[in-house]
Amino acid sequence: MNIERFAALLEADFYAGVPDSQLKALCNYLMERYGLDPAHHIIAANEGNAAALAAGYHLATGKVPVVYLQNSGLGNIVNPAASLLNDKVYGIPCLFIVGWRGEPGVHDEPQHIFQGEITLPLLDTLDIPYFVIGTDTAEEQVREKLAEFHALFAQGRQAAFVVRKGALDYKSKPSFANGHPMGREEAIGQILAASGDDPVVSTTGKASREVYELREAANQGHGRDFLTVGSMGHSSSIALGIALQKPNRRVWCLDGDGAALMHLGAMALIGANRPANLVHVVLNNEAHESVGGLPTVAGLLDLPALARACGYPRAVSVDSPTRLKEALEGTKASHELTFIEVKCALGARDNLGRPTTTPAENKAAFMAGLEDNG
Ligand SMILES: Cc1ncc(C[n+]2csc(CCOP(=O)(O)OP(=O)(O)O)c2C)c(N)n1
Repeated sequence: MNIERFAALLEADFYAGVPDSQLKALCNYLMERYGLDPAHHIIAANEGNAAALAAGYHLATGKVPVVYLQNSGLGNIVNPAASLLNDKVYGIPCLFIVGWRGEPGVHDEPQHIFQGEITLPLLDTLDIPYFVIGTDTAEEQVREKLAEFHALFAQGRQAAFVVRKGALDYKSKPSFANGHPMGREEAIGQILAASGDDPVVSTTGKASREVYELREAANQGHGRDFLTVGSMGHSSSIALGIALQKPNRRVWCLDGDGAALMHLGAMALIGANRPANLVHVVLNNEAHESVGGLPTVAGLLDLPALARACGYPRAVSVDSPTRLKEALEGTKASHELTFIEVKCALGARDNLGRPTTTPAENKAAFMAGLEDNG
């Protein structure tokens, strides 16, 4: 279904969400229609954040907001859906548009399989009626469902459209860019060269795919790396958990800016615990590059200042291979919790592959590697 027709049916004028590759048509349409005009469109830090923003919009206007998300983000909305929006609490209407990764019967990556299975049951549990939109859904069906949904909204309830792969389309594909010269993969290559045999925890999306491929190309095996293929925003906490138990190992976290923002509280915990053996790298391309390149707010932030304010004793920002090399040498020479922001360009190789080992194999190899080295 064409996204402009779909959006016209919704008659909404406020959208908040976290980008999803399966909702690219909607995300691109919103960027072209509203850009980042916060009165109409906010790319939120996480999906729960989007639901709460939507609640604020409703409180201020009495109108029905739209929250868009990949089904991976349903977990992040459970709390505001159950204890803020639900009609046994405040009864705040909201339309969710959910990209359905891992739909049963449709091949997808391991991190999407269980989440795909529980997507509709989770909406049932949250008392959010839904309608699944597929490639064969007619405009009339959406119109009819919306009429039903509006009756629910009038009672302070929520509803969802669950969007199958390829169901929404949009004619245009905006391109996103920033002025930084260094690519993410190039930066990761340098960091892996510097980290040697140290354990590495990498973030959700293409960064972990690049780590995997760089190790493959260098014939290094995959035992040093924990690829956080799902659970976006939690790789730095996983790294903290390891660093605290393995004080004699230097642990590297390769985080994304969207992921770091998604659960920014993790930085406060890291700074407060201050493990001297943790290096927290944020690959800041100022975007959710892995799912289409929509911007994050990280281009507006002073991340090293934020890290210092959280208690990281060392924090630097680099934007070139030479400065990254210097920062890595300085980090290896020191024994202090370190934060490195690496400003990166958008984009990735067209032929970037995906891990061919399973998450269970990754976990076993990683744990064995940690064990061997004490
Ligand atoms: C909770 C949750 N919401 C959304 C997604 C979909 N998703 C996968 S990667 C990604 C973008 C990550 O952005 P960033 O951390 O900046 O890394 P980049 O892709 O730019 O390298 C998103 C939104 C997800 N996996 N999990």
